[in-house]
Formats: sequence, C-alpha cells, structure tokens
Amino acid sequence: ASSFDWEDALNLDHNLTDDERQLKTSFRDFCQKALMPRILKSNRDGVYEKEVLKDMASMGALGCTIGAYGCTKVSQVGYGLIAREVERVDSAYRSALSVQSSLVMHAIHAYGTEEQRERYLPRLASADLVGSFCLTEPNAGSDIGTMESKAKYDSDTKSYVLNGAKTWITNAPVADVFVVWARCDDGRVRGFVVERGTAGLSTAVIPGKMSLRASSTGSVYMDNCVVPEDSLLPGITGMGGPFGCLNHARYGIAWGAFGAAEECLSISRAYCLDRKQFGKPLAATQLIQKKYADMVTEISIGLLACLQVGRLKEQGLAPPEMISLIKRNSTGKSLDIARWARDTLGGNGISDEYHVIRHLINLETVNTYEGTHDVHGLILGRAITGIQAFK
Ligand code: TGC
Ligand code: FAD
Repeated sequence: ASSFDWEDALNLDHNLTDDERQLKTSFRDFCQKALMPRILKSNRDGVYEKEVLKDMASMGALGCTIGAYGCTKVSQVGYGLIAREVERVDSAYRSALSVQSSLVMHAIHAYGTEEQRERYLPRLASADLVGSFCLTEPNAGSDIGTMESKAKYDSDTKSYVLNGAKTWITNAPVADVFVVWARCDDGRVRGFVVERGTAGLSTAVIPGKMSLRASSTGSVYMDNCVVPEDSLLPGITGMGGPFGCLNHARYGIAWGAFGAAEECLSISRAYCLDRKQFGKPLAATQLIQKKYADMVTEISIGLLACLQVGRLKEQGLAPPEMISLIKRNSTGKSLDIARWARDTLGGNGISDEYHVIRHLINLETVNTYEGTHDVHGLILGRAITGIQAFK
C-alpha cells in the first residue's frame, strides 16, 4: 500500500533508478546548501557569480551526459533531475548549467574535432572556461534561419573572417569561449569556436534586465574578426547544427521550469497554512485549495511527460516535436503556477524575501528563450497539420 504525497503526486520517484534517486537527493542538498544562500543578493544586485559555475563543476554537473573529456556520465533523466534541482533555486543558475552543458559543450562534443574536444571540454567541465552560445541576432530572433552574420573564408591565410552582431546572449560579457553561428560563402550556416581576446571580437552587457538578474546577458560584436580555419566545427552544416544543441537545452529547461514551479507551490503552501484571515488559515479556504489542486496536477503530469521524453531520448526516440511539446508545456504551466502562487502571498508576494516573485519574473524569460511559447506551438501545429504557419 502506498500513500499520497503532494510533493510527488504521481510517484515519479518510483520510475527512477536507484542512481537517479541518489543523484536527485544529493543535488537537492547541494543546491540548497551551496546555491540558495547566494541568490537573494545576486538577484537583487544583478550580479553573475562565477563561483556558482565552479560549485556546479565540483559536483560533476557540467557536460554531465558526455562521459569523457573530464565529464561525468549520467542518464538523460539524471540531467533533467539536476536541472530541476538547480532551477528550484533560480532559473539564472539553471541557465548557466544549460548554456555550458547543452549548448557549448554539446556543440564541441558533437560537431568538433578530437583536438577541439581535448582543448576545450575538460576546462569547460571544470568551469575554468565559461562558454556562451551565440545564435540570436538583432534582426533574427524566432526567425533565426534569416541570420545575417557572415563567415568569409580566406584561402591565402587559411582563416575565416567573421562579421555580424549577436544579441541576448547568456554569459556573453563573462565568457572565455564563444560558439558562434554564421553564414558561409555557400549560404550554409556553420559553427565556430572563438576565444575571447581574438581581435575584432567584443562584448557588451545588456543593461536594465528585470528577469534572470543573476545571469550575465549581453551582445557579441564581430568586426572583421579573424579566426584560424581550425576554429570551424566541421561535424555539421546548416541549421541542424544550432537546432541540434537546442534540442538538448530545451529538454533540460522542460525539467528545470517545474523545479521553479515546485518551489513556488511549496512556499505558498507553507505561507497559507500559517497565515490567518477571516478567522482561519488561508489554506483552509476553497479557492486556495483549488489553486493547489491545479498546481499539483500540472506539475505531476508535466514532470511525467519530461520523464517519458527523457527515457525515449536515451534510446534516440525523441523527435524535436516531442521536445517542443514539453518545453512549451513546462514553461507555460510553470509561469501560470508562479503567478497563482504569487497571488496567494498577497502583498508579501511581491517581496523578493519570499522568492516567488523572483521565480515568476525569471519564468517570463524561460517561457521566451530557446523558442517562445508560441513558436513551439507553431512547430507542433506544423507537425499536426503538415502546414507551416510561420511565414
Ligand atoms: P526549418 O525549415 O524548420 O529547419 C531548417 C533546418 O533545420 C533543421 N531543424 C532541426 N534539426 C534538428 N533539431 C531541430 N529541432 C530542428 N529544427 C529544424 C531542419 O531539418 C532543416 O534542416 P535542412 O537540412 O533541411 O536545412 O526552419 P525554419 O526557418 O522554418 O524554422 C522555424 C523555427 C521557428 C522552427 C525555428 O527557426 C526556431 O526554432 N526558432 C526559435 C529560435 C530559437 O529557439 N532560438 C534559441 C536561441 S538560443 C537561446 O535562446 C539560449 S537561452 C540559453 C539559456 O540561458 O538557458
Ligand atoms: P521575436 O522573434 O521578435 O518574437 C516576439 C514575439 O513575436 C513573440 O511573442 C513570438 O512568439 C512572436 N512571434 C514570432 N514569430 C511569430 C510568428 N510567425 N507567428 C506568431 N507569433 C510570432 N539567444 C541565444 O542565441 N543565446 C543565448 O544564450 C540566449 N540567451 C538569452 C537570455 C535571455 C535572458 C533572453 C531574454 C533571451 C536569450 N536568447 C539567447 C534569445 C532568445 O532565444 C530570443 O529572445 C527568442 O528566441 C525570441 O526571439 P526575439 O526576442 O527576437 O523575439
């Protein structure tokens, strides 16, 4: 016989391996002890702390599905569980994990040469290097296939000349290594690994960011930036390159967003059990209880969907549309849950001391980046009808 656990309403734990359960517990412990005490000040001051990535590296979290070049090996579900625990603290910290692991390390591991892997992966795994993934441009956001950045090959010097601008790039102001996507002379998009200090490469902070404040976000400018030809990631040509990385990162975000939602539920529940109005705890009112029923329902169903996609991904059976489905569902539902939870805290709900407003504002970004909620809807719409409605 088993009893109902509101924190795991559909018993997701039952479907995890012993290793995954252990991983989840050790990461929850680590995140609460090492990361949680930092976040209030980092978010308030809008400061990215490099130590956070170092701490995650010490836990073997960076590039943790690679299993070589100094990286540990966990299952796809294990990676999702880590993302969930990190985002329970803050989406900015999960962003740091996603960019380093799923976007930068994955690109180098999947598309790079042996020399590139050996040169970069161990130092990215240890956080001695910070990476960034440079895809979005001022004139190409959702419609990223229209990117304008150019890479011109110069056969005399065996180098590429990069020109263009990237914007809204996580880690850009602090990164050592930039995975840059640009269009070559043949009109095809290719990836390049560019190191900070390369002449013609510069970065700038995007000021005034109200969301994901503990993450450093900026622009990258390439002005006749010359890189040797061995900076090219030779293993992929075309938009399948960046999208292949996005498949991994979007999958991790799907797990992570519910970590933030679970934290909002947990804070709200504790608050409303304690807070009395009209002679009884708020948690004793029907309206509040209905909100909790909705939150627990969405979180538990949504996480089971992540688990299903994770298991299929481990077997190479998760097409991009499945990942769009869970990325869209998790981020949209988590944003709703954070809004409901914030409401239950009344005035205190807008104070960062109670954390819910921070998660809520962060989730606005999470619902937008790596493909907006509506763009993933259109990807699914195309798969359902056979008609693309983007253009
Ligand atoms: P479409 O015709 O659909 O595809 C062009 C080529 O790409 C291939 N492809 C994929 N390959 C692998 N995985 C996927 N998910 C793929 N999606 C498409 C496709 O097969 C095709 O290949 P080929 O060889 O036939 O040329 O392209 P489209 O221009 O119609 O695309 C439309 C749309 C909307 C689906 C796409 O542009 C899109 O997904 N837009 C969203 C942009 C986006 O997600 N940007 C993310 C930027 S990175 C970021 O946000 C990081 S945040 C990090 C953090 O802090 O956590
Ligand atoms: P737009 O594409 O201009 O979209 C604006 C609105 O129009 C959205 O609601 C969208 O859904 C809607 N829309 C667009 N097209 C259609 C259509 N055909 N039909 C109906 N509606 C449509 N990018 C990177 O490359 N690397 C990073 O590390 C990175 N980090 C980020 C960090 C943060 C904090 C943020 C906010 C963004 C980051 N991004 C990054 C960029 C992010 O991926 C883009 O913001 C996102 O893809 C949306 O692009 P856009 O902002 O240009 O919006």
